[in-house]
Amino acid sequence: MNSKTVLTHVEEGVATVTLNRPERLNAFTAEMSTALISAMAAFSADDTVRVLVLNAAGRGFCAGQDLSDEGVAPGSGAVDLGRTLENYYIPLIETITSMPKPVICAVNGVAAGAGASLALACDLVVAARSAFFLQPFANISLLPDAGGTYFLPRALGTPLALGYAMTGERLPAERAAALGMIWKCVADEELATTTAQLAKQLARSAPLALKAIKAAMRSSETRSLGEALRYERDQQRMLGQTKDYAEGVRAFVEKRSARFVGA
Ligand code: T3D
Repeated sequence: MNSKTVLTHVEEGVATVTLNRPERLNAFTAEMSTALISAMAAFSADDTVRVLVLNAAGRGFCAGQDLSDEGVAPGSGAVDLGRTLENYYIPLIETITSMPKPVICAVNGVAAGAGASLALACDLVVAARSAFFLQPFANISLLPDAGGTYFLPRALGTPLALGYAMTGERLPAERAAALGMIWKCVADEELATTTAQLAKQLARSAPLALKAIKAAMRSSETRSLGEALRYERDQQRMLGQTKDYAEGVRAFVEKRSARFVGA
């Protein structure tokens, strides 16, 4: 994990991954996408890491695909955007959504195009009040990608998803929070501390429960109520036999904080 465009740092079970192309508002190049996927996949597999935080350097979060990158810019050779999606965005989004641990996204500024989709793929999104979400795809005659057509209607409902995708109107962080698209909107100067506190809280929480919650919520739309009830039964049966369940109940009875080990 050695890249100038994606920085990483691990402390007390929290891995922080930072997009680092501030001069281009952290727009995705092939190099940055590869480095990001590689960092995400490595932390996903690392049992010492309980929570991931994705944040960004500079004044923007991510301006989506770098439109001047080779293979994407019209006139720079053969353009096959399907290949870019296949090689970079599909693996990236699936790595985040299938990761067996929470991913927190701190949106410090504009999240546009695939940058907005990247944020929405994360489990908990905290945004600074000055940040905004943007679907600029139609401006360049594209449709939302990197999961945009999946996440937006689910987060906003079809009417608003259509409106933002068709008009490219800015969705300010405060309104995104009010609409339920993101977890929280906080004052700009509180973004780092709010994110760090949330990460610490989740890093102390029960890893197997967080893994099960994420998997269950992310796949819930594929199940009927009857299937959901039975899926919960099976998961709860498994969780109820873990050391962490015994520890959680013991800690409650003894009026102390639980020490979860992920087993
Ligand atoms: O398969 C595929 O590859 C297709 C996948 C597509 C996925 C997508 O994400 S498509 C959508 C791509 N993104 C955009 O269309 C957004 C383009 N950017 C903007 O509309 C604006 O930059 C923003 C609204 C995001 C921010 O505006 P502002 O005024 O705050 O900043 P700016 O001055 O426009 O940008 C600062 C610099 O970043 C500037 O460079 P300069 O002039 O200082 O040298 C600008 O050109 C650069 N930049 C911003 N976005 C991109 C970019 N450079 C390359 N690609 C970008 N997407």
